[in-house]
Amino acid sequence: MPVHNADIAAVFDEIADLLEIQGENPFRIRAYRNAARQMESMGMPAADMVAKGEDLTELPGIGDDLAAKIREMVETGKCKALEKLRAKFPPTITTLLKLPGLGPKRVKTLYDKLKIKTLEQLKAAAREHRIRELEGFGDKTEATILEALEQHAEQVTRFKLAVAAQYAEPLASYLKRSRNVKQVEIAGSYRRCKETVGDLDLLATTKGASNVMDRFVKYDEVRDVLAHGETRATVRLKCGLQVDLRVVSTESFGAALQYFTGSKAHNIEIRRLGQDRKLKINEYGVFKGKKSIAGATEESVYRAVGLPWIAPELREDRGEIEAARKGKLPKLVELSDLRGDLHAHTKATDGHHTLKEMAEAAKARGLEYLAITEHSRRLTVAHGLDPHRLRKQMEEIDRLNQNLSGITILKGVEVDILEDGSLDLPDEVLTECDLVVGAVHSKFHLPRAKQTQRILRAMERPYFSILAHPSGRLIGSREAYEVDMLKIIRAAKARGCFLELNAHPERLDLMDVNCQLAKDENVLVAISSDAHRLQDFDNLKYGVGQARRGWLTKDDVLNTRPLKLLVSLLRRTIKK
Ligand code: DGT
Ligand code: CA
Ligand code: CA
Repeated sequence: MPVHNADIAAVFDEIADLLEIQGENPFRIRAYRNAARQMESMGMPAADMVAKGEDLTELPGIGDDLAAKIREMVETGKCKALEKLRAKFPPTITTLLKLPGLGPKRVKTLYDKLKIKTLEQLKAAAREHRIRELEGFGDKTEATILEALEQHAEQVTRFKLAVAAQYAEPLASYLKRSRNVKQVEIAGSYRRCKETVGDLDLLATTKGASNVMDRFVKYDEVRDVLAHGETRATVRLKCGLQVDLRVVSTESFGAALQYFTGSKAHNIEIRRLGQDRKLKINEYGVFKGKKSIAGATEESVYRAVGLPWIAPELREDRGEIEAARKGKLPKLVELSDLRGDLHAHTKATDGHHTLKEMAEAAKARGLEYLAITEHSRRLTVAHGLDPHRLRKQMEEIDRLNQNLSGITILKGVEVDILEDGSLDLPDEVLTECDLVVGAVHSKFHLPRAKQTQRILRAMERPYFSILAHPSGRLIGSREAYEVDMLKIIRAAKARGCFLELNAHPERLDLMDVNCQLAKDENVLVAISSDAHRLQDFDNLKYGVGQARRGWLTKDDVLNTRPLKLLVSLLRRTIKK
């Protein structure tokens, strides 16, 4: 049974959680967390490295002890250290930690004082007002817990798009190798590039007898087979992700693809347009009476209701049908349109590679420029730069640029926006940068007006270029902070600043609806990887997916500009 990097990451995270509840040394806990992030983000399966006898300790953050645990998991599928730790606690206790506001310390108190081990027990205790009585808790915490429990019920079963991709893509390739299979497509929210997916909806067509259904239920990642018919089967994978597979006829493929891509709201509108024309539209085709008039391709389905084909990312019933009718659909930005990347880190702070390695990786992906934007001093956990170190890096970049061909490194910085809206580095050094990316990394809970004011004030600073991950949300774990995004976008317009769409799979921030706002206000969006490792440049595709959901075209995106034009656009930012 292959052990995935994601499985190893989950084990390391669980160990870190349990060590935290136990009150262990923070350094030890952080080592496990870092190792988990390393596993999640590396391109090569750790299992392959073990099979080839490669040295795991070459990986950043992996020492002898962690390497031994990885080998153990790959070889035995188990981790004894985790099993030992688990034995000390009730098995459900780590689920409590996933709730916002409940750290290990509070979980320990709940467990020690109220014997709370499960979400159900937690809910009951909150309802009976037993939690507010505990030391370190209060009325407000109790209310927050109840609210979080309600949200949790919806969220817990959804997978981040990039995580779903780790399972979806190999499964689709595996199915494509079935006998007599013609097409395999992943439809549903996955195809719409939604930031999280509830389940996967796969479609296949065959010519003649095929073993695709049997292969599907026998896939070695399958944990349970929930349904297994001739043309439809549903399984649950070991990771918990549910997958539907439907086999449809070639004549129905387009109709089925359109139907199962959704969204439901979009499809309802399309069916209504069909009804206006006395047409019946379902997953088998478009019918006039009994006669099928379309369905082999998606284009034919849309054509039947008088529309051009609509890109899946737009199918959310947010005006796309109207735009299609008027011939005003945007020509959406594509990955190949990106000319550069405006947010990346190196070993100088919390990245894992050198300047040169990052530059070469970006160049290999066809990029013409790469901005290095290290953290500023305030972010001590990331070993942020002070003016002296930043200037040293700028000198190094100048030297490197002289020796590089085909790519230009831009001198940037990701400077913290402090609580009062001032920046974490003095103007003198910021003015020496090619671009200044400003970011909120603390005080997420300020009242809306204060938070907005803080960011507006920061944007007024000379040379502020791009607002990083504008909402601050972390998908599934941290809500966006309260902020007046329209005000910020308008200020960006007035000051000649830009907004970032951070492509990290946990962020995808600027969010799609705010991309639309930015576009409406003529503010360009920078799709940036926030790369800490070479393989993180791969995440740009998820950023492009979110941008497409936000209706952005090539023209709406800052880093589709060639270097010269980019530099002149960045110069517009404030001349005192
Ligand atoms: P998810 O899985 O929650 O991330 O979201 P989707 O959009 O993948 O939704 P899912 O898996 O429930 O269904 C896949 C698609 O199938 C959905 O986007 C539209 C279509 N569909 C499902 N149920 C219905 C329905 O009751 N009516 C219509 N018109 N379409 C439906
Ligand atoms: Ca789905
Ligand atoms: Ca489904």
